[in-house]
Amino acid sequence: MAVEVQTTCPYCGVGCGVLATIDEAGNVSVKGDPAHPANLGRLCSKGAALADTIGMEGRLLYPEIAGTAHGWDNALDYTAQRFREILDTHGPEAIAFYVSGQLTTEDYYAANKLMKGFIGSANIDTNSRLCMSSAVAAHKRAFGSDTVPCSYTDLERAKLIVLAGSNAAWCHPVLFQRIVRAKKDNPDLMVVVIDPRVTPSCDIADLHLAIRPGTDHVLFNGLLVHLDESDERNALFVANFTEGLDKALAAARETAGSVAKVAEACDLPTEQVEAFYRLFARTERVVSVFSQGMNQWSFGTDKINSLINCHLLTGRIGRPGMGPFSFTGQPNAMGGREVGGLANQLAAHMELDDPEHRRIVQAFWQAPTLPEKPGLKAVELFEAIEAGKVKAVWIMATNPAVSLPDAGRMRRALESCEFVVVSDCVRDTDTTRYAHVRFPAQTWGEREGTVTNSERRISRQRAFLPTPGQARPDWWMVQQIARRLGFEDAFAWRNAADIFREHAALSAAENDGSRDFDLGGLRAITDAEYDALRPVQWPVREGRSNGDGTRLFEDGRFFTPGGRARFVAVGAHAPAETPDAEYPLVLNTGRIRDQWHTMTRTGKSARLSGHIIEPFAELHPDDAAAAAIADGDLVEVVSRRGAIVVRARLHEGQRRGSVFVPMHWNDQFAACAAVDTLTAAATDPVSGQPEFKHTPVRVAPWPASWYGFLISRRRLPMVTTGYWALSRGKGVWRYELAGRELPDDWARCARELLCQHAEQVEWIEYHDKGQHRYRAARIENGRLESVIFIGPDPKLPERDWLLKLFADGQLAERDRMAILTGKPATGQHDVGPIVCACFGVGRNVLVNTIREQHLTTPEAVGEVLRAGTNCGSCVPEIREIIAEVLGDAE
Ligand SMILES: Nc1nc2c(c(=O)[nH]1)N[C@H]1C(S)=C(S)[C@@H](COP(=O)(O)OP(=O)(O)OC[C@H]3O[C@@H](n4cnc5c(=O)[nH]c(N)nc54)[C@H](O)[C@@H]3O)O[C@H]1N2
Ligand SMILES: Nc1nc2c(c(=O)[nH]1)N[C@H]1C(S)=C(S)[C@@H](COP(=O)(O)OP(=O)(O)OC[C@H]3O[C@@H](n4cnc5c(=O)[nH]c(N)nc54)[C@H](O)[C@@H]3O)O[C@H]1N2
Ligand code: SF4
Ligand SMILES: [Mo]
Repeated sequence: MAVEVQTTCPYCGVGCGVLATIDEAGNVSVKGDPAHPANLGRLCSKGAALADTIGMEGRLLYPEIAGTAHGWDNALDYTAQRFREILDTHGPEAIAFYVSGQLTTEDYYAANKLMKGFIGSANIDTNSRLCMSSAVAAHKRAFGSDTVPCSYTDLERAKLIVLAGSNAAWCHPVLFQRIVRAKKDNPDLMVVVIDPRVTPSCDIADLHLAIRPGTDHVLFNGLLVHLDESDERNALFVANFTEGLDKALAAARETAGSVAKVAEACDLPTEQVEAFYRLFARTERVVSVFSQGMNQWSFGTDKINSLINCHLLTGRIGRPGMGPFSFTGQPNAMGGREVGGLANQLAAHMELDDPEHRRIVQAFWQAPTLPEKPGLKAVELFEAIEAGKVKAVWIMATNPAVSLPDAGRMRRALESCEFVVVSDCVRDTDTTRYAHVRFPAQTWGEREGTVTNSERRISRQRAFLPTPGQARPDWWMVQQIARRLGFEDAFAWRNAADIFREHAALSAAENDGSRDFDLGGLRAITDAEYDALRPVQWPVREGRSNGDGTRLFEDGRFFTPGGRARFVAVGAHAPAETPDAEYPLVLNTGRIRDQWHTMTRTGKSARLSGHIIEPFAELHPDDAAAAAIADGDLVEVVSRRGAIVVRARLHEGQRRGSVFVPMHWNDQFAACAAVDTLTAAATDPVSGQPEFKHTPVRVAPWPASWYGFLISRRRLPMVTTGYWALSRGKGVWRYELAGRELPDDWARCARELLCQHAEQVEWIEYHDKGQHRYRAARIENGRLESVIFIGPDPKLPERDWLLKLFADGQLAERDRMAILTGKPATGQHDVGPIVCACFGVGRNVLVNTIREQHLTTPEAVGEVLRAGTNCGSCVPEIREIIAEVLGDAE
């Protein structure tokens, strides 16, 4: 009998409910959970493709010491002994944990408790430092607590939604679709997008402010002045519930005294600034969504406070359909904040530097000691590793060799570190390469726990798959190390439910409403109730088992000492590095629709990988022309710290002077494309968040003397060429290739690459030495095993027919010929890059159908091809293709 389990998506902070079904044969399928309030049955392309990503390929299955498999006891004893030695010799500050918003709350709670309560240093920080720490810091400055005051239903109740530095269409797709729907239901709902470049989120924008990078605080300071001058101040709210307006207004006047000044600073037409200000001023129900375009700056905290200031001045907070709304990135970004996973927090929204809070936590944990000062924030932590001050680091569920700024330097730091432990579910990542010990972790589908989404809703992740090999939950590993360090009693949990109850009880300890985060109502739930836990929003105070409906700040009371919200005075700011003659362009980094971070999961799915198969740099055509770069060329992007080689994509919507490179590619998927080897480790002085959105670079053609591609059933060791990028096709691996030097003998090279360890291979090849064209195929038992195509320019044969030959099974004679001539025997054409991942509709199919059938709307395209009719994430791209085809036809 098939079994259906309710769980939560492991990707973004929307926190969609997923129904996973596993049938008798062990096949897994997923669909959206109609009963989950976050998504009401919807999923985006990534969620819908979850079943593609659960295979065993690449999994880390056994504990390893120095690359050799060991039993758990050995690996744990060894690790605890190394920690103990370092602790005894160098003290608690020499040990650090670097954890992740992808851990469950229970894992996170355990790691934080061990470090802060028992090892006795605060050196635990998380990748949330790179992600949400500016939002946390801004919330605390404004509200006295890290409180997100909005819920998803506020998006449906709003009359104006501002997307500030958020590409929700690709990064929070299900919320974006809720906004799309709300706009259909209520055509008066206005959407303003603030982003230096045109993104798919602009698809529904009534106004797009293509702002100069890093000037949002000027825009919002100007708005504050405008609101005040046009009498939009909510005088009662400001007088009764806030403090600090005068200073904030004075600072705003200084930096953004007039619309003209704002327009100039932000490089926007005056009319656009005026239009935005008018719209904001006259609309009471405004939700201001913000994300990494605001957070990831060396003054991200100030940027966010300048936005929150506008909500405080107008009193637009704590009521339906309004408020500042941080869309969180990772599935458990919020849970990590609840347990105090950042180096400057304690636990349960308590503060390290508050003696009362320290007393409460120490008593509750029965901890021998608690640190009195904050620990090292992510970048500082790796700098301390580099300096040899931190001698042991335990990395859990994050891939810092790829995702930290100035990653080359951070890699060298890891290389020099005395003792590196990495817990991951994947064996080979750019980070596990530096591990002395690897711990195999359970992952989504296997683990039990809770995660909290952007609207403070706690949902269960539930297991529906057997745990492979020796994988274990992350909290269990922490517990085992804690016991071996001598802290048996404080880590005596039997299961995740035990930890959850402890966490809930701590949140309620001496709380009485003095702290926003309170799960008192859940502290005594039974194991069965935990297993059946329905998605619930906090706070859930004692005596209530369901927190839904609590609107924070409804009564105008905040969690500052005086109970008043604080305006923050925001002055002038500039990015840490400015462009110059040598590095004239600004590198902006972020995400694409169908990849998740460092690709360890999404990189396994052919449907997701088909959307964009290579790392790229998106350039404005004018900037490209100035550097003699054409669309599809390989280019080198160089900063003061490093260089990468990626494919150029020209886009009119890119801002002149800026170049956008996705953060996803790394050494497992490309020769040289990890963009964080370029970014600077400059951080926000308040939050410690790095400036990922602004690095001066230059972009130049990367001249290749040959181009090629390779398709293989096996993943190959890629060492031989200058450029390669790997992506998943159905049942195969795809490599795009290019090189600067022509090898003497193609046939030898190709055989070396494709026929390794194979004794007898059937091998067919074609070589035109004069034209530098080479094609070869390896055939095994009558089936295609691998093919390689080489040519003198990037114009290589189409690929889909070849992919189909791999899927077909036995290779027909005419197809052998076709491979050698480089053209499909059937005259079949490529579907092109996958635009609609749900129905596998490619770009070429869209272009042809739109042209031939004169389709003019995404709805019409949907009727003919189904594209865009399921999750809707590709609708902006379909609209863009329609515009292109119509433009060509004119
Ligand atoms: N598909 C996909 N979705 C994801 C993720 C993923 O890896 N893949 N990751 C998740 C995570 S952890 C996170 S944190 C979120 C991030 O979600 P987002 O923050 O929406 O994503 P980003 O692409 O990092 O950046 C958003 C936008 O900020 C813009 N920007 C750059 N500089 C500025 C500026 O100065 N001002 C303004 N206003 N905008 C600017 C960029 O052009 C970009 O379009 O996504 C989550 N969702
Ligand atoms: N240039 C640039 N850099 C960025 C950003 C940017 O916008 N631009 N964004 C930053 C942001 S917002 C973020 S959130 C980070 C994300 O960056 P990372 O956190 O480094 O990226 P992930 O690929 O999500 O890494 C998660 C790791 O955990 C493993 N894993 C998955 N499930 C489990 C589990 O259950 N247990 C354990 N132990 N391991 C597991 C995965 O295999 C993977 O190796 O990148 C940051 N870096
Ligand atoms: S919107 Fe986010 S949580 Fe929902 S299915 Fe997509 S990736 Fe998963
Ligand atoms: Mo993030």
